[in-house]
Amino acid sequence: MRIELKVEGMTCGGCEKGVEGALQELYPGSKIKASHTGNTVSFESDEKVSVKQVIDTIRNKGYNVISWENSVN
Ligand SMILES: [Cu+2]
Repeated sequence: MRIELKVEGMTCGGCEKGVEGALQELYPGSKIKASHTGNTVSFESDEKVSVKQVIDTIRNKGYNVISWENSVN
């Protein structure tokens, strides 16, 4: 499963690491890339994940999830 999110509020590499770390903890086998310059978070996992949980985790870190697209592959 892949989720591409538009996220506002990340301002530096520390923000990126914070988001990536929180998602990694939740889904240890997943691949995550956060970009504060692109305002994006890319999430990819072989297991089935809860899109809502991914969004809530990012929001709980204090960032604003504007939109997202997910696809099962
Ligand atoms: Cu930061």
